[in-house]
Amino acid sequence: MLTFYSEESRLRQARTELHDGALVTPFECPERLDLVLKQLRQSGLGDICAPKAYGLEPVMAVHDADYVTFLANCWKQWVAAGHNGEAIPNIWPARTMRGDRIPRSISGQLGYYALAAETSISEGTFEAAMASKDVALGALEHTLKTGEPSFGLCRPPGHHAAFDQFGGYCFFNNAAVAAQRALDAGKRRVAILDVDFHHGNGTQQIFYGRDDVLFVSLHGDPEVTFPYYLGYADEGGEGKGEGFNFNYPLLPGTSVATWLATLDQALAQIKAVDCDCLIVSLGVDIFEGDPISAFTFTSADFTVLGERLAQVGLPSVFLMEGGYAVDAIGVNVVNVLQGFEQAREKGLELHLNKGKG
Ligand code: SP5
Ligand code: ZN
Repeated sequence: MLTFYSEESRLRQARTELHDGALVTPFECPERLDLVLKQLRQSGLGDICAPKAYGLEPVMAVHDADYVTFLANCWKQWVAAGHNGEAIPNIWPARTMRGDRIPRSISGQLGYYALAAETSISEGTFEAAMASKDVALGALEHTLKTGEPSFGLCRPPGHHAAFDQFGGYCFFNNAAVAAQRALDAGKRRVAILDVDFHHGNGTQQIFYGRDDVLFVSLHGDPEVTFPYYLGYADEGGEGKGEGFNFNYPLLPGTSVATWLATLDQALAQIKAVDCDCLIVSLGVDIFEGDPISAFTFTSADFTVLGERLAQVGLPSVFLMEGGYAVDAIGVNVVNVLQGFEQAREKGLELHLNKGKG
């Protein structure tokens, strides 16, 4: 399986995350890349290549143009306004105020375009987000061309980024950008399966009214888990999109057996809807050792996850989302990809033997 990766993902080097009432070194850090790359190289899974630059057009296909302009200029404007720290919102168009104005001040714009406060904008953030969506698009293009699976080692992650909002460490929704590109290249319907610990609120929001992208997510119950305000089981899509959104919220501490049984339901849902491409939002923050999450996967369980995903039998693109237990992140990601490859090869073998017999 080919991996796509960009050195420019390292340009995001934020120093601050608002966590538990303090500014700490961000959980979503460049070292995450090192451990995944190291494990990929040791595994012999396949080559690691740099994507080409796809520009802004595929981004504009799923994001608001003014939002993209805000992200491109935010750091410069924040510095020009004389602020010392990184750009962090501290005021929002909350329910009791006007939501129809985008203020001129960068401080007002930050609140308008942010959905959470943990994620600062820093020098290089926009450039890294550009690289991350290129990684996703490179992986997608390879899978479209060859039918072979691919892995996009995206950083920053994407699934919390909505049409015109950033947060949850995400700026561009890499999975949404890739899904739209797949459709524009001729796919009929794309399934996005999101296994990150957190609900992919951005991906859901972008495709909520559409029937050409099926969004299916297993995640920590938003009653007690970030992002709190989306990801409930009764969100089934709207208009044409009704029946094309499935949420499986699970309580913190949920056993792997229950999680996998729920995955089987999710996979049955994907098989029941006619899709011709699968994008996996691959967060490995479901790991038992994750510092900000609360599911109970061991490293070995990730192999089982990969094996089950192969059963869907669709051209598949894996895109990196969360995963913050840095020491284990490489093993966990590679286990998913190897489990997938091994099960797929076995499936292909069975298929061939059947043909012979
Ligand atoms: C892509 C991704 O995984 N984003 C996650 C963003 C989560 N941000 C807020 C997390 C708040 C965690 N608080 C949990 C405290 C556990 N002791
Ligand atoms: Zn997550």
